[in-house]
Amino acid sequence: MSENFSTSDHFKVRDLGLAKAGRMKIDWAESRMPVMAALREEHARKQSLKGFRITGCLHVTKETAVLIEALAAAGAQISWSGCNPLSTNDEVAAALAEAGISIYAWHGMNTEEFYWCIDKTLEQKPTMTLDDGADLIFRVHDKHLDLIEGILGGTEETTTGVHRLRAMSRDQALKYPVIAVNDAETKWDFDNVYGTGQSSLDGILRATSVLLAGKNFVVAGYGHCGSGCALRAAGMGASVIATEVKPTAALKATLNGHRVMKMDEAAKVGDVFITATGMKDILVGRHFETMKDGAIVCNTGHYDCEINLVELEELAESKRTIRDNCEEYVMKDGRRIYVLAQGRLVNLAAAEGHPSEVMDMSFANQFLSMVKLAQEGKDLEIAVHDIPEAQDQQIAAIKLETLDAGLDVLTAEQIAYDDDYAAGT
Ligand code: ARJ
Repeated sequence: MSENFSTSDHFKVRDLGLAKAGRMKIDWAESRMPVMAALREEHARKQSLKGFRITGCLHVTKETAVLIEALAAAGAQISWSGCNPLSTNDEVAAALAEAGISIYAWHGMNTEEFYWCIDKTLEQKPTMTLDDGADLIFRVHDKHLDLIEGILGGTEETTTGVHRLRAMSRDQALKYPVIAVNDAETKWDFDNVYGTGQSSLDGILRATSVLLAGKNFVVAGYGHCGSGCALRAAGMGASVIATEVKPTAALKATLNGHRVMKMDEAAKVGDVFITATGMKDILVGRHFETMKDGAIVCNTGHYDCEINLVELEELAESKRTIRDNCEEYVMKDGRRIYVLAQGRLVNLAAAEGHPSEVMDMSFANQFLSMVKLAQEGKDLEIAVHDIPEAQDQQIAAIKLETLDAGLDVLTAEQIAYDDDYAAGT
């Protein structure tokens, strides 16, 4: 394993000397996460998580640090690793290590190191797991079956992870209950749409600094994440083209004013491509062969399988890093294609991930789900569970208060009308 790390019995990070800079980043995020502040205050007082051990595997960002420290303040013992080799912020990781959190994460790790870190975090024998992408849960089920008996349950942050876990559950391979944080309204209707929309464009702009106005911006996948990217790219003056396999999603894209076409056609006209499908091989060799000179290609899906870089490498004559997070591939006929962040999540690898204000709600769902598992995990059926509607409304209400938005209240007569099925014309 590579040298020049800061290590101790409870952490391995790039450089503990970065802790001061990391602490300022965390303070900045914290000041924009009022729901987390309210939950932290209440549950630190109640010590709701005292005696519980939480092992997490989720992007080590300034927002994640706010979640980790709130869980710790509520009494939990924490161990943490990053869920993507390029998304760890080394400054934040150092600040967490300095604050006494058990953390194994650094930017630019390889696959072997990735699993080494997960295994280190499992040494504390967790009572709960917290995932983004399901790699931690899968590791427990694959290599640490002895831990399952002590685990009350887990949570999952993202669409791809929930998809994997539902497949595991269908196969009866899932051995403890999981709460699908992603599927909460206060998560996917905000984080996935507005978070991904803004942070993905942020990543593209930091890596390229190109003008988006007037460009053909191709979004592969018009789900929550893809529609957010399309919305924001259109707002910057780009002409959006969506590609889809699902008729209803394609129809929504059309009625939102975007063109919908097959990727084989979009490949020829696109200036900037972003994949947001959760599926592999969205951009492959035959697409790279027809792309325009200067085309920019990136991904915002959880895994790096959406852009087939092996096929691009085969077709390219040479390759160089021309800017941070921007690789230039020169094709045999001289055309240049630019790949951002090695095809990994462009929003987390080339920018800072979603803004704190959005993560505030996603992580409030994580936090409350951990409290629920601590209280009720023993009685939960082994399955993938949805977030209760009441939790969504509670989080949205706290958030609204901080946004200075007034909320109307139904009168008694209106509530009665709501339940009165006999009332018609
Ligand atoms: C931590 C982040 C951030 C951020 O909630 C988002 C999701 O579903 C992910 C898929 O891997 C990424 C996650 N995410 C986005 N931005 N996690 N900190 N700032």
